[in-house]
Amino acid sequence: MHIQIINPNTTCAMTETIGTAAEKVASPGTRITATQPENGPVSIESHFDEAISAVGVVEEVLAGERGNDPVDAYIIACFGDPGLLAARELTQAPVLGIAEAAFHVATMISTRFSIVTTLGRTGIIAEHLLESYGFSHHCRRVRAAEIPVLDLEEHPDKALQRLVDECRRAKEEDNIGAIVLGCGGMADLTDEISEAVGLPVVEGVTAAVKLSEALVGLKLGTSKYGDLAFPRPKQFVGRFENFSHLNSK
Ligand code: 2AL
Repeated sequence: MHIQIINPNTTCAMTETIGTAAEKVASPGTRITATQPENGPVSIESHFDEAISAVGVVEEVLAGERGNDPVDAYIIACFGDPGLLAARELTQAPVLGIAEAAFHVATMISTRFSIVTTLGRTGIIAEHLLESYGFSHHCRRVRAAEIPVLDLEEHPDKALQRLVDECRRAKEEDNIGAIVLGCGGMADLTDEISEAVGLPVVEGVTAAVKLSEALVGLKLGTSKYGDLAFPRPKQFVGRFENFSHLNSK
């Protein structure tokens, strides 16, 4: 089984962190390819960053679909799940967002969870996803450790300490059974944080790898009936000309 994990930001070090964490939980026989867009923001921590990164995500899915190494499942490894439904239109393979995957898993091991994300201003993105996916009443609180995304790579010790502190506050104050980590760059931190805090810690990259393996094992892919059918081929102009007349399989 071949899983392509797309880090929607353009920071190579974070793509590597994500790929390594995914490989650690992957079953024998699962191959992970971690990629990132050629163009786009180095980190995603605003609505603007997210809108731009969604184009990079669909380009990566198209590259996967057109490449010589067939992809069995795609994972979008940013906690805003940028471009998720658009990506699903482009392939018959399952496409999982890490926020969506983490919410599903957290509700299977707890009745209530809190999210601990990076910057407070990105909290609204998680809130919108909780609402649109139908998980709002499972989430007690969206918290922020107030760390810029790239601090996870550049100042890992400080970032980890802030995350542990915020997760401890969540445990004390939120009446929860689990914590969801709110950034793809936290993919390698579940064990350390869970041990330090004493709660199950769910992280979306690792959750999405295991859910992808389950879906592929069940021979379930993205439905091509209805709104997730391949997009109607049409002309695109200007810098998006190469999206014109996309082939549907
Ligand atoms: C993210 C994420 O997962 N990757 C990134 O660049 N920004 N979202 C977040 N809330 O920190």
